Amino acid sequence: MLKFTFPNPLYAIADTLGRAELSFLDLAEHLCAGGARLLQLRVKDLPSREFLTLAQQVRTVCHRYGCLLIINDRADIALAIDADGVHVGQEDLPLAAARKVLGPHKIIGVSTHNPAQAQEAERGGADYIGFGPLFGTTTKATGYTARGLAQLREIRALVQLPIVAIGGITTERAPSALEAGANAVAMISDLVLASDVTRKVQETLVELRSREE
Ligand code: 3NM
Repeated sequence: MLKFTFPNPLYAIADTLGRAELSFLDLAEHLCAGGARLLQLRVKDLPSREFLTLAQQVRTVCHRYGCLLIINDRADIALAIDADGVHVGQEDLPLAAARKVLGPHKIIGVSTHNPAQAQEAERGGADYIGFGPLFGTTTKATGYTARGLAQLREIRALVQLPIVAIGGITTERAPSALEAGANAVAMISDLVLASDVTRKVQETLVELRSREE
């Protein structure tokens, strides 16, 4: 399989964080319209059937924009809707099992929080790793303290895989993650809580592109 690379330096995560006035589908549309070309659908607490239907609808939006769709946690849903891949955490389906479900051609990303996990993901055939929480986050109880830019640099030196940094990343702080060796930055709250999500994505991409090599 060809080596995976992020289509652009923003890894947009579609999670409405309970914003009642914003549907997942509208959020996906706003993220894509702003220029996201990889979107992770992160849904918690939806029955599988509803998750599946939503994922199908989000896939239609993504296809319209030429945006890759990664499903959080659920390899079964990723397979069922023919998404581009799945993202698994350390508590989710293990990488080898996710690969069995999805086969060799789909994208599999793994959340990592330390050098051992990053190396294990690389050895196990992940297509990319997440590394965080970079700056700490209130969005998810990760169980880990803020990793910081110095640890991100360490991870960069250890693995060849594309790295997406995550956790407390804002438009302003995003460039520092790229400078420390991340290939992309994942953002939830700073995008989703913006009053104009599309504009926020555009601004973030401008910031990131001004620092790309
Ligand atoms: N995973 P925000 S941090 C989903 O460290 C997730 O693996 C993390 O949200 C990890 O951009 C995180 O709002 C939440 O901080 C990121």
